[in-house]
Amino acid sequence: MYSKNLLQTWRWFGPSDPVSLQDIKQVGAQSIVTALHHIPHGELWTKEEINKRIDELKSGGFEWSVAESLTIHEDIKQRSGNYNQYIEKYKQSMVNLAACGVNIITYNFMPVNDWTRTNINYTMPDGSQALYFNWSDLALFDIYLLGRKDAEKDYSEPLLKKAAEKNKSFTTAQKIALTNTILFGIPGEEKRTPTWMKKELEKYRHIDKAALKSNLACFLQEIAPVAADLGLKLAIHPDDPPFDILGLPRIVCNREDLMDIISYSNAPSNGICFCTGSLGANPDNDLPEMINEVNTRIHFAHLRNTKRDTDGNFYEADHLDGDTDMYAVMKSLLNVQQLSTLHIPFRPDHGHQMLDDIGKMNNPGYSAIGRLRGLAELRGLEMGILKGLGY
Ligand code: DNO
Repeated sequence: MYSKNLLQTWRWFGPSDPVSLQDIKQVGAQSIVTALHHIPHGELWTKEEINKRIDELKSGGFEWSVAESLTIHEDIKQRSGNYNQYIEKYKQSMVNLAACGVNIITYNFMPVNDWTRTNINYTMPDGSQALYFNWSDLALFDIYLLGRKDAEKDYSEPLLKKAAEKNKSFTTAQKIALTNTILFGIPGEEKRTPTWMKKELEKYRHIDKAALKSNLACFLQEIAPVAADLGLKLAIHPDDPPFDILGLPRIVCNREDLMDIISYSNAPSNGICFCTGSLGANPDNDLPEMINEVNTRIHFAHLRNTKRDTDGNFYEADHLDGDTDMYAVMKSLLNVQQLSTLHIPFRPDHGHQMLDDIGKMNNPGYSAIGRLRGLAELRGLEMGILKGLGY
């Protein structure tokens, strides 16, 4: 194996993941990305719970390379309520992870919802199924199904028209499916309801981008030096999709945002999870250029592709297809890897539901075969580039 390759990892949601560790062995992944999803957001990850997961991974022959995600409590994002207490708990969870040998921590600063899609079974011409994001479906949910106050002000006339039409033509079952998809959240975590979401969104009515950025800066100034002392690498995940949605401010969407985040703390622990699927949904983002700029502050990478239409809707394409030039991305990442002392892990992010996985119970985006295709293609691309560079 090359000494300067990226580390090939695989996300596992824990013992209830339909993809077993034994399956993952056959995929050829080198290590595992996972989280303690059963612990509520903001609560302490004890050494006991961390070690339990490490033992589970060991029994399948794996190491835990990245904690994804050590989630941030909403009080920290809002800088209100018990935020100081939650920051202290976050620090203690970092101490515990470091003591157990888990050295990379991914988190995000997306208010209320993690990643958002409007369809998890978008049928591709080849019969496989992809995750999909459609603006008028989001508007339908936001205005008619959720009923967020003043929601219609956030959409253009054409979108408002489409949403109104869909509100008339969609069946009740379609509306329920749309609601459940948007509220899906993260596998294994507490399920959300529209009432809950409406209440949470309301809390951000007076928090704009500048305020949220300042809350992130304060958080990072607290935790990044502690992480650095512990030898940990932090990796903030971009907003997915990288646009303001549901009236929420979004602050991890483009080059400027990433550079701002890096500037919030000089501690070497303060870094980025470079998710090409999230950032690639914005046509203004030049990903290879951004990789060169963020450089060794890239502590983790998610490799995925998206295909946009002219209205900005997008589906998740095959890993080497879509709008992102994965060859250029991989080349830039490998260049960074040659400079980095850290072994930068990457994982094939999402994959199509395909072949025998169609119809099986799977975590959306995380079925085995589609991701295996992604990992195999990316691994081949990586090897080809490294050989070409003479490694
Ligand atoms: C979606 C994932 C995200 C990611 C978190 C990181 O599939 O990439 O849920 O894990 O945003 O904090």
